[in-house]
Amino acid sequence: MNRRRQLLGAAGALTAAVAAAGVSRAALAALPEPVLQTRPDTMPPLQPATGRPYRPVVTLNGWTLPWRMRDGVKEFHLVAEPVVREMAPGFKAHLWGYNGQSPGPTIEVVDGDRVRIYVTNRLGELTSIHWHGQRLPNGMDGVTGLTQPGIPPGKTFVYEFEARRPGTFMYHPHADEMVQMAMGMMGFWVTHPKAPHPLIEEVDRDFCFLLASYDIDPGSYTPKVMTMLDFNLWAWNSRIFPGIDPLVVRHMDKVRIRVGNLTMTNHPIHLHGHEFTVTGTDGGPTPPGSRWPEVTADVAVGQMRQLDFLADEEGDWAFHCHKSHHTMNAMGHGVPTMIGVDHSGIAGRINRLIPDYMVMGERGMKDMTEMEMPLPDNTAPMMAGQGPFGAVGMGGMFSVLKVRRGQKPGDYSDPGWFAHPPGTVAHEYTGDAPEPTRPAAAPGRGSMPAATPSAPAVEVQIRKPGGGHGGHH
Ligand SMILES: [Cu+2]
Repeated sequence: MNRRRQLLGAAGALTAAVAAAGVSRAALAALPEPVLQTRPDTMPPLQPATGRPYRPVVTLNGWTLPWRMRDGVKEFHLVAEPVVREMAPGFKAHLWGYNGQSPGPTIEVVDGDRVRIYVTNRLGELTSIHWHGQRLPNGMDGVTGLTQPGIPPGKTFVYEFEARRPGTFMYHPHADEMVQMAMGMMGFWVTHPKAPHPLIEEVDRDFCFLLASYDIDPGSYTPKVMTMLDFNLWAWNSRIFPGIDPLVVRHMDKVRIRVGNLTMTNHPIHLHGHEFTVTGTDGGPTPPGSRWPEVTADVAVGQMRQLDFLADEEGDWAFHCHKSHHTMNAMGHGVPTMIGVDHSGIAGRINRLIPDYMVMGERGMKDMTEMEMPLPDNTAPMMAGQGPFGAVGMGGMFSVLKVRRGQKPGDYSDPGWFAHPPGTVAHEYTGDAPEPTRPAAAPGRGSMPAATPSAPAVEVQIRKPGGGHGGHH
């Protein structure tokens, strides 16, 4: 639920905080009251109560920031502040964000809107906001030191510009970016077309989310901000599977998914069961001649992609980043490959020394989805999520597109698991198994003639300088 803080009320928490930082009451009175969000759930689309009409987006595990109309200007109030974000049930992170959450609220405006955004800094260091992708006066671009002084702690700055083209945008700090973005400061921005647009099709459901990555040690709460590549949490809107809500649509809906990437690596976003078209980028709608069907779109660092498709196949369709390490939750990367190693007898002996010890990974890593090894407090399970057929074995950047005939227009509530028609689920085969066909050539040599038929088959052996001797590492 939205929680409105009464700025002028004697007991208002923000009144106290901002007054202590030396902002006059007159200045406070001119500000739109900040709207805060206390829950990490996907909020219903915010239908515009004032201004020109548009079809609002749905922010996955997020919300849209309400505004105030003042003399024809849409006024928003963003508060940069420390937040506690529940990234998945049982796992909370201490992040920095806006208006109570990370990411901050989505801002939705219409092409041609005059927009005024107040930004109050409740962090302990300078910040600013860069409006990623926007056409605007240079001095509104938000680059600390280059186009404006940083916003000092306790102060409020105001940005004002006209939304000059429809499209998909992001906002994020341009002050101590490495730290502030590693801490979760980012948000989505959608500028809707003011009239039917030849390159922007009207859709029934329009989802958006930001890709973010964090490095939070199991059992701790705060991201390590010096990490450049070796992140251990891969998030959509600062949520990780199974904490990411499903994308619920009605069968035959036209669906749009907008994705922005504020991590340090690219993410091939993959949808099962349907083909989509990239209809827009960070630069705006794409011309029809540049569009082709695909099932995976790579979203590079700093990019946005707008994916459109017709939801014409019922079911529960996986939707995820295709980098397999990005559909896992917190883990050390130093885990050795144990497949094929026989641990029989070892665990029992170690248990006498370390009662909770478990051998992991000798049949693959899927065992870990079912393991009951005690985790430190406040740790996301490495791979989790229960489906109707058992453990899904996924974490991180993974969700489910749920396509249902019975879903009402505008209803985003979770319909539960798909009821498969009889005979349409892969199942165990219990008849006679035919012999698998094998190539006629010598095993392991394919159909090419062997170059040295008499050479014995050996495994690669590496002799290291200094006499060390062993396998590859
Ligand atoms: Cu990824």
